[in-house]
Amino acid sequence: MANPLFDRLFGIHAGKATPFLHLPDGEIVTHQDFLGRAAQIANVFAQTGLEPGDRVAAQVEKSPEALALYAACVQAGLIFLPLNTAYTADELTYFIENSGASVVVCDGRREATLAPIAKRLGAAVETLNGDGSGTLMDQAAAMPVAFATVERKGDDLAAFLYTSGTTGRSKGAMLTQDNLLSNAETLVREWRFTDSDVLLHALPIFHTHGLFVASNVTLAAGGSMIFLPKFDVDVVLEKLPQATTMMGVPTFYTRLLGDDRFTRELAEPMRLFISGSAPLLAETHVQFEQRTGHRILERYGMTETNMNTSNPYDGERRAGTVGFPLPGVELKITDAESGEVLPQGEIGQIEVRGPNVFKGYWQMPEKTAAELREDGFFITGDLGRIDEDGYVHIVGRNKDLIISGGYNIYPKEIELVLDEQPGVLESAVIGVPHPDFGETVLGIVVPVSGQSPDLEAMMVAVQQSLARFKHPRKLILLDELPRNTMGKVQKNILRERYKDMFVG
Ligand code: MLC
Ligand code: AMP
Repeated sequence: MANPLFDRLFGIHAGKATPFLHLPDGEIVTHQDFLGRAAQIANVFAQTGLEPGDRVAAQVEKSPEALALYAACVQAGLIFLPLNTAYTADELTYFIENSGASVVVCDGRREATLAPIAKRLGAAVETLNGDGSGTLMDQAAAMPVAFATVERKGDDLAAFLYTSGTTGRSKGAMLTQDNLLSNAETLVREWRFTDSDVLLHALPIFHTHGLFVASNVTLAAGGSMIFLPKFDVDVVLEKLPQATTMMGVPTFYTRLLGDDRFTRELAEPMRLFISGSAPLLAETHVQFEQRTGHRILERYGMTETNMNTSNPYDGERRAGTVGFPLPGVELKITDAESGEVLPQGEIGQIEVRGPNVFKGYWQMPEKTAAELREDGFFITGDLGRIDEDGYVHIVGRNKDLIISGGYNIYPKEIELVLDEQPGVLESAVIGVPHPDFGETVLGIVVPVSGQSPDLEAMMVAVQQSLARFKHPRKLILLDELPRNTMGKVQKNILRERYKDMFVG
């Protein structure tokens, strides 16, 4: 095949006037329309001189054109780099610089801020607004609706997805064509997706979940998606009767359960509800079944690995577990010190290997070596165990990570900003339970002796440099942080102390 990812996900739909995207206003984008738009965008990039392997950074609202931008990059052999729309200019500067992006596609409202940054870093800027307008589609409109697909091999890079790290510096996870395609094909089979499926898509498309799991699976199966700009409970309830499947983070399911209009009658005709990106509480799983008769299918994945495990489609979907390793994925539980496999049933670090596992972090060989073993096993940073029936349980994390509403937040990034503020000696940022987001961010600040730092000014500083979802929901002053004998901050003690701050 000339370009396996493009051919298998997109090319197979060439010339089909079948629905691909159902938009909120009732408009339908057919496969043919979609591929035409993608080809036009690919032509724009080819004409501006982009070469296979160049990076295209995109911080754009969810729209059919934004998804076509992804397809265009695959078709033109470019590396797609989607970015959270909440990222600030500071955050974007790092991603553009680190990736060496040749083009930055952004919303028109951000152009004035981003243009000088991009110029300094040698990247061109195009705009793409949520309604599909902007310089990118203006140029695309004049282009042919066909494009000679650029040849690629399975091992070639298709996307960079940045993930934050424990040191506060984000790392670009390099995903190959094979990583994405193998996972999509496995999930289509495991979850029984077909061309009659209509997926209710309310996730963002700048992460693995909404972009690769939801969209690639739909494309590989030849189905369609109800393509909503975001999760809005009113719209989701209205559109549910036209859907057969839905994928979401746990917050989607707790919000639906919190609404009386979400009845058994409404949900029962659905074929499948899938959850992932954050732990689904066993109690949510049980309540969902009581309300709807459906058992949510929970699966476990990561940016670096795509999907690793899934509860079974036909067998028992066990609450509080993430099911079994997917076909082709090896999963082992090891001792964090020795790396040895632990006896069955014991808790240890989860390691995975398979065609789904990424190639490494862009230009960070030491970080890659620290997490991706030479034998191909990736150390996920999650802690788990395998029960006597083979179900994988995630019991915690070996990495200092907060997951809020399905978004990952690394405390170090926030601590670095807090520590710089006047009158601050040090800080500790922790995740505490939250009824809507699962976990939320709490910042604990230790003042320099005799000083009383201004917490409001501190929040303003955080707002300037970090995306909204990373902002602490509260800042607390504390005289000193609990430490162990090695001098390490004992965040577990802080998490325990403040666990009821937002619940109960
Ligand atoms: C929005 N806000 C958040 C937030 N999302 N704050 C913390 N955590 C979040 N996840 C901000 C908003 O900007 C707003 O700020 C305030 O919090 C309340 O917003 P809201 O209206 O309640 O939020 P909403 O827009 O409805 O978004 C919540 C959400 C959304 C859960 C629907 O965050 C979402 O779609 N999450 C999905 C994330 C995802 O796709 N993760 C997959 C990663 S891939 P203000 O200023 O108004 O107070 C991965 C691998 C895998 O993990 O396994 O899948
Ligand atoms: P990300 O880096 O955004 O891809 O997030 C990946 C992390 O999300 C994993 O390492 C897990 O910690 C967490 N995660 C994903 N799915 C699940 C799940 N079903 N249950 C618990 N944690 C999950």
